[in-house]
Amino acid sequence: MAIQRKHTDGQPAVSQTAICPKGKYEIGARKSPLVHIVLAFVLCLCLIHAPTAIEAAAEPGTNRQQVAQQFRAWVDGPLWAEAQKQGFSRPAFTRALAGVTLDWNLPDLRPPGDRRKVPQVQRQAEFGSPGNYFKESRLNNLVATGRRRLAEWAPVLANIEKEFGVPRGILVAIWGRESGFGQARLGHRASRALATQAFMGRRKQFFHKELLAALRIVQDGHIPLKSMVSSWSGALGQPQFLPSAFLLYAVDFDKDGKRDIWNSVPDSLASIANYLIKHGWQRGRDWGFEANVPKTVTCALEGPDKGKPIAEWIRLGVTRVGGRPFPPAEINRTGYLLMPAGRLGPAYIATKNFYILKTYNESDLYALFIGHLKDRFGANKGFHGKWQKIGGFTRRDVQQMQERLEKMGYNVGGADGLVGFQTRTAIGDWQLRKGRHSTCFPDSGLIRLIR
Ligand SMILES: [Ca+2]
Repeated sequence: MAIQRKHTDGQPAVSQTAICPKGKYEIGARKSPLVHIVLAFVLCLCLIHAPTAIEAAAEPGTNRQQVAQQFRAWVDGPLWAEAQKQGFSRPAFTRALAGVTLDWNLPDLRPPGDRRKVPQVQRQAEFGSPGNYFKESRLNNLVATGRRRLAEWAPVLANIEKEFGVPRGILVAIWGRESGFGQARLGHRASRALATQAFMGRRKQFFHKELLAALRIVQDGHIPLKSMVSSWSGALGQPQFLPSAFLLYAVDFDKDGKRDIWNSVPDSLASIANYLIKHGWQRGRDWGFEANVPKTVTCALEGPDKGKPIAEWIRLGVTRVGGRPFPPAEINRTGYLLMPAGRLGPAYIATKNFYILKTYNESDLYALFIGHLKDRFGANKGFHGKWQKIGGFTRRDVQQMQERLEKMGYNVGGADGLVGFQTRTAIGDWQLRKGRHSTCFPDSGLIRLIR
């Protein structure tokens, strides 16, 4: 989604990512560029599209008929008042929401009268290895189909590249990851999904704004209401933009007068490019380079706040894998150490463009997935570094470790059970302070030790 989400990475699922509101990890939302709010990084389960049993389904005793009446009253009352303020005409508003009913099958609902305690989403879930995010079978499928799409759409991609300056491999990688190159079935009508979430979801305010943005898209005539399909969280079309992101970044590249990210591949790909360039994608730069990082360079140097000229990383002993040099044009530009699994997985020198990919989905693993997939469309045969198997503890265990680190004065970026770069570097700093070898990633022994 073009919105970032802070999410719990873990399970790539086509069309799951989409523009969820950005936040730190909520399920299903994406934060960001357009959107903003949700989930961000981490390794756990990104069930963005895939609701889990724990969060789905409303309380069995809820009187649905009564709630349905409250919903209609809400549509005709507060929602209409807000829409009117935003300049919608009554007939357009009525047309857009006529016959829309609540969808009780959506996840993340909390209907009026539901007194259940809000579940601690996935806190008890087993912490998943970052490597689970990069299943070879899935990557291989995406590489094979992606190469065909690159050939099929080569002329259009060349024009998009020329106009926006974002490499075609990045665009096709996002397209594949978000919606299976437009083939994923988006099983929800956006108006119904968004109206349900805005009325009785756990993040009403966020979805309220997105619902009104969706109505704007229909009113502007880009897509007929019935064709405006989305994920359960309202992520639209092939790029999986939240409605607010659509309004800001979708483009009409095939010049038919409509910004159609559902049916037009040129519009979809150019919209992704426009999204990235508007977020600061730097033309002519790659996203990052897998690297060998000697033990003398601590993993605690990772992160977007610790950039150095690539020449400086080289001076410290960092080399590219496979014996290749860094591109000469990059030598004096800033690179960032990226180690999504600390010392327990591959390492990279990332460019600023890596962090631009994170504006699409606020997760290091997501952005790495996109960059790696783009490389695999070319000559890259796979990761050089090995993703080690990590496990035997839960997200709750991670959260408690984070709370202990916070008490000791470390910044972990919020104790949420997810392991972003701040948590990784906090662990690395703790290890250094204790005179230990720094791994910058939790393992079951370390989780007990850090206190
Ligand atoms: Ca168009």
